[in-house]
Amino acid sequence: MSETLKIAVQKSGRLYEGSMKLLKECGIEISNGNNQLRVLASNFPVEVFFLRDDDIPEYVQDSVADIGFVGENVVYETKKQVDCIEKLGFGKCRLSVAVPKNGTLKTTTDLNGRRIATSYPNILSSYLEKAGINATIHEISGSVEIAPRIGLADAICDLVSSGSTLFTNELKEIETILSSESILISNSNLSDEKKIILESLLFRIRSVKKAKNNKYVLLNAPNNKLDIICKLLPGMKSPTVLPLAESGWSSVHSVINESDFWNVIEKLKANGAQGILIIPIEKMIV
Ligand code: PRT
Ligand code: ZN
Repeated sequence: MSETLKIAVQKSGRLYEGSMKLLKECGIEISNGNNQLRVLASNFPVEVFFLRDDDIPEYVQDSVADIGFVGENVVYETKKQVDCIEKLGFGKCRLSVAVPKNGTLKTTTDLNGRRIATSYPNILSSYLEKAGINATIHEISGSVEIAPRIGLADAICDLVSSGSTLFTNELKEIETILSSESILISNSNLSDEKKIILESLLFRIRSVKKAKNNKYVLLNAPNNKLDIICKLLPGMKSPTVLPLAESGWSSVHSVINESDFWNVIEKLKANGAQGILIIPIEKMIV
């Protein structure tokens, strides 16, 4: 019987949608209509298990699942033996130390002798140890941000994304101790057959990620500026240049990295490019 790769994803919560969207973008069809615990994909040899995020590293370590999509924060906090394979680009946040906005604590050294509330005692204690700060950790499982107001702690260490929870609780960040995003973790002893399925899944995931970081560019360029415009747009190999019906002009097609985007567009315009179209790329295989 041929094997299937068991993937653990969060059952509900902040990572559920990103995980399902990524599988879909990889062309993997999963129907979780009846809120089931496990679902077989109809067109790829994977089975998806829906679990609480905190349990995913342990299930992957213990081979209940073969791989999992989970936040790096959870992987580092739970300290299970799993391989970190690939960052997935969603669920981005940071684990930060925050203190009351108008209080006396200003820097992390002020935390000496103080109490810090967190749901991440392992990550926090290794940070404190490295930084040489001697503080007491109060482990609490939720609503960490209210701890200073109710007198349970002097500071907190919690996940932040927009910062609005800290703002409404009159707290301010003084240190980021971990930047986190969703990551694909794997059991360290996959069978050869499962490794092949994982490689094929990773190929798809990387193509999706690459496509998201790049845009397709189409523009019209005067022929006497083609050299410089082509240099600005290196493309996957080199840009495609096609003559326009109007003489003296060409159409240039290429791929541009998201991070260079605005910078390059300005230079293209300054060099006479017109009718610039930017189109999202669905998959990119190089
Ligand atoms: O039920 P289950 O145990 O599976 O879910 P959960 O409630 O433990 O986790 P969930 O769904 O809240 O978060 C899952 C993962 O999403 C986390 O482990 C992180 O990897 C990631 N993530 C990304 C976040 C945030 N952003 C985030 N902002 N997890 C939590 N938060 C919380 C934070 O704890 C704080 O309460 O959101 C609040 C701050 O948000 P801002 O936008 O106000 O700064
Ligand atoms: Zn959780």
